[in-house]
Amino acid sequence: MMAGNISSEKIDLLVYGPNKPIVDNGFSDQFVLHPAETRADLDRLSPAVAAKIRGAAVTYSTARCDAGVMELFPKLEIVSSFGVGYDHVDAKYASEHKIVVTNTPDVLTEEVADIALGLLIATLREFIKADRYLRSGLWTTQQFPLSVGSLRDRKVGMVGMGRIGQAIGRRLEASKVPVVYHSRNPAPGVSYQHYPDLIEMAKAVDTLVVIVPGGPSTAKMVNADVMKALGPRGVIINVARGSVIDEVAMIAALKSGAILAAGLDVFANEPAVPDELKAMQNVVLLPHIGSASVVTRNAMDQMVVDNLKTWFAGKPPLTPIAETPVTSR
Ligand code: A2R
Repeated sequence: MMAGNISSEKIDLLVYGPNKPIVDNGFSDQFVLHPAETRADLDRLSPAVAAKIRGAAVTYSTARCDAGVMELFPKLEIVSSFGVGYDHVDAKYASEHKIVVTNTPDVLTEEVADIALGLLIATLREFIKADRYLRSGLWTTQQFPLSVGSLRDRKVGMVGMGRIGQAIGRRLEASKVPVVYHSRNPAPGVSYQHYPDLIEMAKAVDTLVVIVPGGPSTAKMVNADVMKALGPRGVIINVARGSVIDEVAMIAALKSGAILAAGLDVFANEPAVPDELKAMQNVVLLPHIGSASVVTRNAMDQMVVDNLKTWFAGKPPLTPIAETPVTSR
């Protein structure tokens, strides 16, 4: 995988996904941008344009960059993808075809960790229900009922202990909440107890905070057996990907009382969310806003731009994914 060299020839870039001002305005006139918000827009690009495209900015995870998309662009060298998760990009195809894929790690770590802790507390202490209670005027006649849940008597099992998992761990530690974790391998430098087996960990805790990547290796790993092991005091917080949880099993567990509550920022088929979940009082539902503040999204958009500019300046990309490592030009 060699970075292209700067020449007087313009570099044609695809901008695939929603319009982003930082991406649209981030390139000099040495580049020509070809926007395509949807898959149908891609098919409308002329073959002459498709043949010239050397780089792609994928501006949101709804723009699925699968093999069928990448093969439209025979000269594609780099896919610069927005977000830390890249389950919407076919990394195997990219690796096999010497296409570098980059993501936007680190700049969103603390933001997503904030949302995880906020969602955990909002779920346990029933913030949304309490807000509705106040607005409806009920407070003037009776006190809001005590919350069954509390952070005070909890032990958290983290599902994933990478960059974001460790940032969540730091917040839980500061809140004096015991933390253990499950991942395939022990995380270097992390002193919390490691469980190689998810069910064993679920038996030992009452709260799961899910922060692993999406994709086939984690699909539905939080299943009915894990929920049964977690037990009736069980609370699940998911700030990872909807695919990681067996959503049908979770709805059944929440309904039957097999677990107590859930706080969810992500869903299996978002933006569609099952009506059954929307009707439940023991869930807090967020529209995938983990990294969605102006400051953090701007930093992520800028990293999408910077990876492309660096590559086409003839240097290694800033943040290649593990499947397409590039260590030199
Ligand atoms: O399994 P390990 O030792 O590679 O640990 C990683 C863990 N992990 C898994 N754990 C159990 N089963 C798996 N199949 C599995 N695959 C990965 O998830 C590691 O502890 C963690 C991922 O950490 P990072 O790569 O540093 O990702 P980061 O920045 O914490 O973001 C995690 C995910 C993103 O991929 C997005 O989907 C979401 O958070 O925003």
